[in-house]
Amino acid sequence: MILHKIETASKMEIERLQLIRLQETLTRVYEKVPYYRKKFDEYGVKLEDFQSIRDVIKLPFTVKKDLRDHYPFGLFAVPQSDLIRIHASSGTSGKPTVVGYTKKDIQNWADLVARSIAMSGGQPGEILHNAYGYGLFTGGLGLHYGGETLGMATVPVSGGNTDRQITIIEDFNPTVICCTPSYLLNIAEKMEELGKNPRETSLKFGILGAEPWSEEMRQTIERKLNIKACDIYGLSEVMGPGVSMECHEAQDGLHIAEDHFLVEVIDPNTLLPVPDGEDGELVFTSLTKEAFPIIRYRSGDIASLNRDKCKCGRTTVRMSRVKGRIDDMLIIRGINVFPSEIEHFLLTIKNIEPHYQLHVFKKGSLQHIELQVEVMGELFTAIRGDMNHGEINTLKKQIQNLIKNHCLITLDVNVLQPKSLPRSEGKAVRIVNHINESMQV
Ligand code: DLL
Repeated sequence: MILHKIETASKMEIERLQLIRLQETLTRVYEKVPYYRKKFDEYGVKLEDFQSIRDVIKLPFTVKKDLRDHYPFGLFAVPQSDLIRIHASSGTSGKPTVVGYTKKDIQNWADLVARSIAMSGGQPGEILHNAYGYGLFTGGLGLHYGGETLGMATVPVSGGNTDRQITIIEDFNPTVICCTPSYLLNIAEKMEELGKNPRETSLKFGILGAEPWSEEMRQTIERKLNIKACDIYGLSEVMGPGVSMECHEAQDGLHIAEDHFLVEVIDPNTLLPVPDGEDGELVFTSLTKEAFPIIRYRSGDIASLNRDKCKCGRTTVRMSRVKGRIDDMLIIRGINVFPSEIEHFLLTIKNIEPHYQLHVFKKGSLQHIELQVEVMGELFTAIRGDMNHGEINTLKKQIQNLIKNHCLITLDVNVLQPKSLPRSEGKAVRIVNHINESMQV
């Protein structure tokens, strides 16, 4: 097992390093970014007040709108001539958010992703199949530089062209594949269509992330492809992939790269810290970034923290898998639910395929959610043959009851033939909103 020194450091050592780096970061942003200087002055933030990492709560938050308001380079802390890379995330509305990297930033990122790949089971000398999209999205290039830094032969396949992905997997014999969980399922399904067994490839490990997925989805993927699947998390505003990564030994939460990021979890309504183990919004402060340092960035992602030592030996704080983004939370007659929670229960039902979408409609004055889910091929034929649709109704009722009992919401269920829902080549679309207003139901 390849372990970086910091990954097994004591809490005290980690905190000491974090404090030095926090002080450096605050000094840098105060001197170099007019936006932060103004905001710190407004909040009465004095740099000498930061004598412990717990003082971070004295700082104002940064939100996506702040990035958009300073589009494209307004929050950069270095002159443009020091940049060697720029990424942007599309976002659903308005201007994209733009992030920049110096040479040192790219080196740090590559080192962190190399650590992440090693954590997932990747080894120098092996082959890494990188099916994250290359381009403005940080997934492709992020994993690419990490793979090379670890010493893996990195294949820059990018997303899409699934037939070609399969040929490359067969011919190059990679041990590790990187892509979104939904795209890996898509690849596996295509293999089956081509009469190939997805369990019989050279692949041993999957580095899967960039979208929420449940524990049941992990089990489905591991079963279908005979691999170990680990969760990788990150966001372009903070760096890209590699902010945290699950180890293949425990598969029990994602180790946060605490030497580069300070994490907090807050209640998104009160903005106060929540205790470890409780769900809240992840907030990140970068500790080493030169071009685009970020202070108390509200990620919008819901997760919890666990500070116990992991059985892999790493001491860094772990985050739970992300339940979802606050924006993707459905509020149905006062009950909050994330698509990943529905997925968690849905995939425990026999004869269900791991392909689903939640459609938000308006029926009369009432709004409602329809869960569209595919069933296994043989079953669907059997159901169609059944004149009184007994079996289809039983299955719908079973799904409805399970979701009602566990998530406390009532959904309409629409059972579909295999391959009727769109397949993703990147981030899967789980919610389709047919009404233009908010998701409040
Ligand atoms: O998705 C970076 C990335 C690339 C992560 C490849 C992992 C692998 P953005 O496009 O800026 O960056 O989107 C960031 O995606 O705030 C989360 O809402 C979501 N997300 C990322 N990783 C996970 C994950 C990349 N493992 C946004 N689980 C984040 C759940 C995730 N959601």
